[in-house]
Amino acid sequence: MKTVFSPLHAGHAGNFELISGAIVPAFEKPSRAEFIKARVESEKLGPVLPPETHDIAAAKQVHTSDYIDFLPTVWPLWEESGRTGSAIPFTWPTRGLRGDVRPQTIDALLGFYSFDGGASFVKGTWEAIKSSYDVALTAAALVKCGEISAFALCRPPGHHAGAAFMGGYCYINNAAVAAQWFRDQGARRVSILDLDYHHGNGTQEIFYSRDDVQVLNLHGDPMTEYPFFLGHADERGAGAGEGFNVNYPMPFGTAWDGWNASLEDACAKLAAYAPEVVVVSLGVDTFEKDPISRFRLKSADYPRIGRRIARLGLPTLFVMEGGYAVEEIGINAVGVLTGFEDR
Ligand code: 6XA
Ligand code: ZN
Repeated sequence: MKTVFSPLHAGHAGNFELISGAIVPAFEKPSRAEFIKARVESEKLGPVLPPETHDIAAAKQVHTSDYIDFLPTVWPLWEESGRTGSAIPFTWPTRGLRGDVRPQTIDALLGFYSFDGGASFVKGTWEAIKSSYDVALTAAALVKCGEISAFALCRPPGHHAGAAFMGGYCYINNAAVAAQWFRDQGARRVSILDLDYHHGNGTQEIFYSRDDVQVLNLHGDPMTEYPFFLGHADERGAGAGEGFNVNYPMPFGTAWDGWNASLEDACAKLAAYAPEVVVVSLGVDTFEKDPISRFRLKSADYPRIGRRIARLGLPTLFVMEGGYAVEEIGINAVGVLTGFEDR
């Protein structure tokens, strides 16, 4: 399997996040991608290719144009305002406030285009976001051109990013961009299988009213787990999209048996939908030693996931999402991919 990777991810470094009552160094850090790349190489998964540069237009097929145009302006505006630390929002237009008027100053714009303080900016963040987007589209093109699978080693991740907001380490929704790109290239139906520990609220929001992209999401129950405000089982899609969004919220402590039961059900629904291509949002923060998550998958479980996905018999694009146990992140993420190749 070919991997697409860009060293530009590394410019998104040294940034902070707001979590648990503190501004702390973000768990989502450059070493994550480097450990995964090292494992791709040591396992001889296949060639590691640089991304091709893509026009930003494909991002605007799933995000609003104003949101995408805002992202490259964040750091220059932040510097202009005289700040030195990470650009992090601190006010959001929640219930009771005006969310329909675009404000004019950087602090307000950061809040206007986000849902939490988990997607901060430093000097190299935009270049990393753009490279992650290029990685996803380059890997998607490999699948379109006949590869049975490809691995988009994206960093930063994307599944929390909605049509007009960032959050949870995510800015451009790489998996959603790729799924839409496959549609625009002629695929009639696309399925997104989101295996990250956290609900992919952005992906759900983007496709919620559509029947041409099925979204299946396995995750920690939002009653007790981030992102808290979406991801319940009764969210099944709206209008034409009714029935094409499927959520599998699971309790803290879920291990292989419980998690796999959800995966089996999701795979059955996916097979029944009969998409022409599958996009897997590959998060490995379901791992028992993940520092911010509460599931109990073991390293030996990840190849089993890959094997099950391979049995669907469909062209598959793997897009990297979360996973913060950096020592094992490569073993687990690449475990899914070698499992897919049944080796
Ligand atoms: C709160 C936790 C963010 C989790 C991000 C993630 N800052 N999403 O891994 O998949
Ligand atoms: Zn996650």
